Amino acid sequence: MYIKFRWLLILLLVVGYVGAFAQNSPVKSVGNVRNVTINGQQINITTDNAFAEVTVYSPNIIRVRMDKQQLPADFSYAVIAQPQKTKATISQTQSEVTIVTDSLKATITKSPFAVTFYTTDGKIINQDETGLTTSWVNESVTTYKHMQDGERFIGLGEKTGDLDRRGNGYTNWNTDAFGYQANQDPIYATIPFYMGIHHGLNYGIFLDNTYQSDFNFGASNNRFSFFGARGGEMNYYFIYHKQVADIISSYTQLTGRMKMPPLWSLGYQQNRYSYYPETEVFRIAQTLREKKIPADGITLDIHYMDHYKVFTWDKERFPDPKKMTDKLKDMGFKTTVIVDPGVKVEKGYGTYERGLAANIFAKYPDSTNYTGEVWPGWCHFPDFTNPKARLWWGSELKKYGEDGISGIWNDMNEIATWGQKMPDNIIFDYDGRKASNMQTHNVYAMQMTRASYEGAKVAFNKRPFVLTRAGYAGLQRYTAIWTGDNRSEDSHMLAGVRLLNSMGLSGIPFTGMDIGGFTGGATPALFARWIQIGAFNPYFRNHTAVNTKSAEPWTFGEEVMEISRNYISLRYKLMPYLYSTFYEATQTGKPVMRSLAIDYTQDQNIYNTQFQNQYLFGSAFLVMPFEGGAQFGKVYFPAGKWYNLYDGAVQAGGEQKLIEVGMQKLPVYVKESSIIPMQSLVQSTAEKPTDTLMVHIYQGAQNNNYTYYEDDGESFNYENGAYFKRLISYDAAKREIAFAKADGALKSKFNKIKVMMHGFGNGAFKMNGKSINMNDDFVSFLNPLSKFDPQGSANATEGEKVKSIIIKNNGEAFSISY
Ligand code: NBV
Repeated sequence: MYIKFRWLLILLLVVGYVGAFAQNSPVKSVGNVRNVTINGQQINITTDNAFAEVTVYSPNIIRVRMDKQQLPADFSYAVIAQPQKTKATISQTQSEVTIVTDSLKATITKSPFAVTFYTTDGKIINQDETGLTTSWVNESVTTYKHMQDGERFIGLGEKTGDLDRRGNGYTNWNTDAFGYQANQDPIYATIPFYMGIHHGLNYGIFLDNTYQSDFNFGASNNRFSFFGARGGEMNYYFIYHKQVADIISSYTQLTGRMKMPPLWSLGYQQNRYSYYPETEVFRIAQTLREKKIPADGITLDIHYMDHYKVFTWDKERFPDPKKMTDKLKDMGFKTTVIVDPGVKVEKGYGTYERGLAANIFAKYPDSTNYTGEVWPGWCHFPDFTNPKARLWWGSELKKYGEDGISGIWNDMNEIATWGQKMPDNIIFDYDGRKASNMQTHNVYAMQMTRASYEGAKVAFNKRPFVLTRAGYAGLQRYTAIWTGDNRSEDSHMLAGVRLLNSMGLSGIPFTGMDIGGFTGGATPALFARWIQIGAFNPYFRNHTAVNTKSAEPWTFGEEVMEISRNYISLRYKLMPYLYSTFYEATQTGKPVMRSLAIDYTQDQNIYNTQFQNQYLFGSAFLVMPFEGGAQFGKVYFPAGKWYNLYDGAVQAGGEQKLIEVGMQKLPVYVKESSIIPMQSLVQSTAEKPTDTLMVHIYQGAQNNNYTYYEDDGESFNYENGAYFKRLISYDAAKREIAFAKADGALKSKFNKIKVMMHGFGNGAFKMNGKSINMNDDFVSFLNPLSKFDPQGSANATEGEKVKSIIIKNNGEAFSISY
């Protein structure tokens, strides 16, 4: 009896101590569930310390919201999808609530509130860390997830570091990161979306919160991963699919997909900080044409403006902008101009006066306009989270439309100011909700690109090209993004490849980096490699800082110029393939530059730091980036069969290999069963290619469904059916390649199709079931540069013998079997 009483006393003391600890703890946990209401697909929960809302968004997406106070009305800059009507069974017992959809199961335990996600057959996909779940420290909210054995983490947008992010922590706070270190964090953009991979399962988590956010994948701890924000609510979307590509597709269904870009923006863009006066712009354009280096874009950096005042021209340097852009158009060039958000405080300066009158600048709480210093001097900043300000910006853009501008490059929109410390107490409209700089900072740039995109769409009366430095999840709806002020170093080129791959994993297909590096000067070997890689990047722009030596392709000597011409020309020949790949991104969210983690998620080799830079460009090309001076390199071929792009040599998959790298060629391989539409060489997308579309088909044992897509490349008519589209499918078992009947109101710009069969030998080819004779043909994707080779022709660019046939391209279906 006495002994029992003693134990009871000890128990009471322990409970009392833990209770007191929990009460006084600086960490406030969500606590136990007190009340549950089920409303259709939504569950509303009250806990000891919080209010939660769990919503079935689709069979594959569950949204979890939590706050210390009643949840406010829903609002998001990122998410544009409403919950789909979904068949879901929601039930509860004393101890838990259960949700079952066709694709997953989730449970919410009640003591304490904790969420676990399962496959429908009961495997744990993701679970809150027992004992920690979700908690607050002051206004900071964090959800702790149990780290699964061998779990890997990928994505999180524009984040430096390795493909597998395990062991690292990251912060999202858009930062002007001039000349950043190759492993610096944070840099410019915030995409709080990542994917976890373990035990053959993958899932995605998107934390939709615009405050500074933190992600931890086992940095300084061996127990959990976590994500959280310094304010606002816990608000995350859990996405489960069997394939990573489908997770990206669901994520981009939530946050939106890119629209078709103007065709010219996929061409080569020539840039520097800065080309001026206009005679210099013409010299550059002329030289590109003379040297037969194809190009589509010239970009004007801040020196085109009058004392850096946005929406002005320096009249001496650029006396007649319209005349200049017209002449450039005649030469096949579109002009992009840089815009900065800072509007100079200067009496009589139109943009400033109109901004004041429209009352659209960001303000202090005492209603005075915030003033910060940047290029033009002291500036006010349009509050792009105010719909009025976005419209105002659009009306300012009209002038650029009249000046014949085709692209808007949004820079310095983190917001960057001298001092880099914008006060917390600046108030933004946040679309009528009013929010401080702490909540707005990470989304400001995205709203600037929204204003630029929507404004330019009207002002240019064509698809505008918009580029940004900073942004937030969903930016892909409005803009392309580049990785800011990188350095002319090998490590930066390779880090850049990973940045672009990571952004692709995070729903952003249109990405690029400064080819050649922004700060410093590239060696010829580095530049040659970088331009080769750039030809296989979605946005392809050469750029360099002010005061660096010139970095156009011809400034690195004859050989590098020819290498550049070779790869830029190849890019132009690949334009039909590239355009169709962008089309795929608009439809599915699948990026143009694809980390191998998308298609080979479960292959452990691809996470090896030796191979992590390799990627697929579209569905067909396996690109293997290496340092500039590398002579040899170790590569990994994932499962399947691969063809050397340059000579057609076949390489088995699942193998590591040491290969020769050399300066003249970037190792690129073609996946078996690939379908690659190409065109004749043009010097810009304004030039018409010949009327024959070359469709390269590579023999293989895999099936392939490829959508070929064409439209006018500049208007929005495609939204009303003005396109030419057809499915080309490779059926390995049937040994047949079928071109389906074309769809859409447009005629193809190619009257003929030349089908080029790689790796089929002499075959017994049939067209629509009838035997045919194919022609002997020879393909070479590069021009020989053997004159630079001390061994004479030993290294001459090889080519490949193929079988080909020319067919009328009237949109009718046909098939080739072998
Ligand atoms: O406008 C000048 C530069 C621009 O060239 C660069 O690409 C941006 O990232 N800009 C930054 C302003 C400051 C550079 C030191």
